[in-house]
Amino acid sequence: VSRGFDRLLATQEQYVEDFWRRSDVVVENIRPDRTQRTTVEIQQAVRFNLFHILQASARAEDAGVPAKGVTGRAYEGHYFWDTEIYVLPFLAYTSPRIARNLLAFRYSMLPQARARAKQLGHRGALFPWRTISGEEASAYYAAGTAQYHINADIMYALRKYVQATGDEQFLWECGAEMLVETARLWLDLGFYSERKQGKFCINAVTGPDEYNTVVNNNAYTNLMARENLRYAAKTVETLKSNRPDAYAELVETALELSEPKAWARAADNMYVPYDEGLKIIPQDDGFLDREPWDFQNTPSDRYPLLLFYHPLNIYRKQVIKQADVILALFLLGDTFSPEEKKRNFEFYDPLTTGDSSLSSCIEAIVAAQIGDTDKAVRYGMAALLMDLADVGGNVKDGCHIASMGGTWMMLTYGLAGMRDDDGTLAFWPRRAPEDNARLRF
Ligand code: IFM
Repeated sequence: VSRGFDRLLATQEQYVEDFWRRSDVVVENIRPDRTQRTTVEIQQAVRFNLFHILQASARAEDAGVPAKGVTGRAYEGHYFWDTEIYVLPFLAYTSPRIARNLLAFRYSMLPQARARAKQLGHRGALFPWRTISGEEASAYYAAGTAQYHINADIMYALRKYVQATGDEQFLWECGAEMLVETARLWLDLGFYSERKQGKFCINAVTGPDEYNTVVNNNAYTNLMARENLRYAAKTVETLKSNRPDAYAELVETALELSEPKAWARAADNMYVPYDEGLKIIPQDDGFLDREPWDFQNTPSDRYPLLLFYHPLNIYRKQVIKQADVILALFLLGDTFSPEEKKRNFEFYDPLTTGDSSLSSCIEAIVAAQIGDTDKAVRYGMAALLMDLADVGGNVKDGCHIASMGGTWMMLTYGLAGMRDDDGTLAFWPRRAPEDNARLRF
């Protein structure tokens, strides 16, 4: 028995050592007056976050990464977009086999996603907002199923994975089919609106921000759907010229020859709201018309708002739960100029309550990218300490795995200025929080 234990211990040690060799982020010379924490504390918190992603994902074989990982029962172990948008980038760069497993798991749920689309009267496939086995498990459609962006999020993660690893085999074998079905869904969901100069509009959806639900033309959704449609059209084109065998298979099973052109046309004509006066992207068609939330008279113990106000009181006000346009600024970084990023960030940041733990890591990244170091550090520390310092007051229900993945992104994409737009790795560091602070990853 003891030899068995020794052997297990040795394999485990090797496994974990290997994880740190691939995945560690080392911080040096952090000025404690800025962060109120020593370098040692910050290093410990970084590793705490990464370790929990390891725990949550190491055996993700025919399973996803639950919102709470393996640390708590909140959300009943369900998988959300947290996996693809917040955790998968870290895995794609450090544990690509696991990233592939997660995408393969989504692929295995394609039959249920097709059935769900059909149930809602759509063509293509609609991945569930929250699930265990592929079926939609949301109890409340407005902050659940209406988050159609899940489709585009998964396809965004697919592209990130393929670009980071070069695993085109996976793209041909599984990705292409998911791309076809998700692009079909978008084309079916949207329409060319005469009232919007013939642009392709998508109505009655909920974006990432769950305080503005069932809205028309949520900018995040439209921008991400555009990427999804373009990637689908491009992949099918490439398949046609490079892999005629796989292309023939796709055509045989489902693809109509006219479809990729229709997807590209919808993408090229996608409506993206823009306000000429404020020179910002309105979060959705109605966002700027809503009555401002009375932040001044909202006591600090009335947050998160969703626990104290009826959803209807929240939905009709200009108040944001979590990064929405700001998330698009980060994910689609090369779509926006630095000035656009700054203007939009400065408009949306004060309206964002951060009532979701998925917000601060993203706000930290965009703040770092526009050179607002104070905010980058403030939001970055909130993400880093989300669970160790119980920032949201609910760690008893489990750790926030999305924020943990977001912490890795905050360090790499945010503070270290990493960019991988279109798969090209580059670094545009702005100002480090202090001159001799260092990050190694
Ligand atoms: O997926 C998130 C959602 O964006 C906000 N509420 C919690 C979910 C699970 O973490």
